[in-house]
Amino acid sequence: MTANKNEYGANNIQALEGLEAVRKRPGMYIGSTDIKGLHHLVWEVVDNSIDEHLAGYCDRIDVIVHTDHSMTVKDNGRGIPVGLHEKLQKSALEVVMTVLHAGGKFDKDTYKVSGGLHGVGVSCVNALSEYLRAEVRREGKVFSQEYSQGKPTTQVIEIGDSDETGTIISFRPDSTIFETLDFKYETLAQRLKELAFLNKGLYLYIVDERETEDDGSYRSETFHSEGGLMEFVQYLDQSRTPLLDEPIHIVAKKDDVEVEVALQYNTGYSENIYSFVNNITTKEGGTHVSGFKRAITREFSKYGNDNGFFSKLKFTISGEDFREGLTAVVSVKVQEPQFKGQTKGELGNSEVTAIVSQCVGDVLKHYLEENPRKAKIIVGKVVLAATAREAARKARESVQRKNILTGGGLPGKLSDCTSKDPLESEIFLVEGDSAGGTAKQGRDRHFQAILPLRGKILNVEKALEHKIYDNEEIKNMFTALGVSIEEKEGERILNIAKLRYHKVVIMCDADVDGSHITTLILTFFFRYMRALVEKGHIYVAAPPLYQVRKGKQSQYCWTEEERKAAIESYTHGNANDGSVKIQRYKGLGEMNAEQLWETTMDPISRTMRRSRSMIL
Ligand code: 0RA
Repeated sequence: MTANKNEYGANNIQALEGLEAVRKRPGMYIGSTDIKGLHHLVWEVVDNSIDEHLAGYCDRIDVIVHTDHSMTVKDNGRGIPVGLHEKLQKSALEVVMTVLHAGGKFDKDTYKVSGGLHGVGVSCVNALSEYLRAEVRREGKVFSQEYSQGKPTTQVIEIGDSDETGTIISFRPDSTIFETLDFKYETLAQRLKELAFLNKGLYLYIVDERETEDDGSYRSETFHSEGGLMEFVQYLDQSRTPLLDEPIHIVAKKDDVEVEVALQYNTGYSENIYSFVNNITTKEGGTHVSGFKRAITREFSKYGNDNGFFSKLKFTISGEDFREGLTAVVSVKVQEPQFKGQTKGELGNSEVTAIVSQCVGDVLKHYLEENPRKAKIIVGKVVLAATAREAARKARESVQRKNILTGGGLPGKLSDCTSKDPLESEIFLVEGDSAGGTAKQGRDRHFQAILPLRGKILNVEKALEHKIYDNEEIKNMFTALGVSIEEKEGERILNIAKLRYHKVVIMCDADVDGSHITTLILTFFFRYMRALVEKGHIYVAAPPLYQVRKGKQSQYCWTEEERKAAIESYTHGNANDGSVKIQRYKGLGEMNAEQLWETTMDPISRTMRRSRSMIL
């Protein structure tokens, strides 16, 4: 922690823009005015308090949710300056609270590493609050000022003496701006917990005055971590079995970039890398994560090669093999972060890659030299991962080779359509042979193909990759669809150039089992044929749930409301005398071919859900 010795006077705060802009276009400043934007207000204030912690002046932050949709954030930092701002001839407190970007963050002399997403300043919170009160303890005194919609309603007044320092901001978000004013305890608590791990030593408290515990006290929690990221990784991996007795912890600083990383290997197969820049999550990673991965690959490969661990392997190890069963948190503090990508969830500063790579590499090198037994455990895991990946590659190739050898031989169970034009062709993946038979009778064979799938298909989330390619149903889906997985520079790419149908329709029973199977198939597509999902080729058929009949008339119904309306249309408000018959379709098997066609397969009358909107 670098304590700032520079005097930070009232004049360092630069004035920039008016607050009307914030009220006019709140989304531009806080992202949105929904529940996310509402919580953004809290993080804006908390970020300022965290900056005080980072500067070495604050070790406690209290977040209090009140019953009237207002909120208090209190810290024991230096307190917002209150002296006269000469240019504006106003108290610095008023300037900080009422002038956009006046938080002091634009002053490079002061050590600030505020985030890029937040960091719009507490003045934004003020502008978007119907009421706000700031109370500052500083220079032996207590000062306060109140505001409404960002405009002062009182002077900065001295209200007492105090030998403490700190800031208390209480605010009630503006109900004319926000869609909801209901702060969510879980959302707040989860982020505060994360902040405790990311800022070791800091105490964070939350009190929710809206909820009381059995003993009458308010719902509350305290978050504090002395171990920082080390404990974060242990927390993230609490349900997994670790391979090392404790995570590897790296704390370093180079060229003004602070780097902190903790990593642990577990007996699982997934890669879990969480990354942060100035305490803000970077969901898409970025240069800091690249630097971390680079160091992992470089140091473990070198160690494995130098010590003969890889000598028996007949194939090359790829980067991902080093990250199987790896859980890591990568946190960097950068002076001027640049966030890239659509969601601004990716760090762009190119200099950070080499910095992180070197900091992590240096520590790993020593760790491996000094802990040969642990090194052996990790490298052994890497060899296993590479071997399994090679087995998966062979299995995958054999599925695809068979395809080529037999001249594109299609699965025996596929009833193909006669059209060879993928644009007009559809394939129905049908649960079970019997429904498959009905679908085959009911279809328009010109453009509709049927592939029956037997029973529950493999849960690809739980199976090892090479087992997936052993699975008959999955092999059939690859060959029938005509897609293949290709490997380029260690990356797997789905080749859909030869996709044989532009509509792939999952058609299962409208019961619990059916929706489970639909989920399993969707999961398979999401993990192994994601491009089909993203391009909108995957659909889920929606067979009707009911048929309501009276005499020769009948209606199909998909929802409760439709069922009620259908009954009503026959009974006209009278009680059902038994002449209105309601059939609940539990399975596709209860429908005949004609019914299946007219309700579910006929492009004119059917309703289908497109996967893209369901998953993404
Ligand atoms: C401007 C300058 C300084 C601190 C702050 C603002 C500040 C803002 C908030 C918002 C919530 N808590 C806060 N704590 C501090 C630097 C003060 C100095 O140099 O003494």
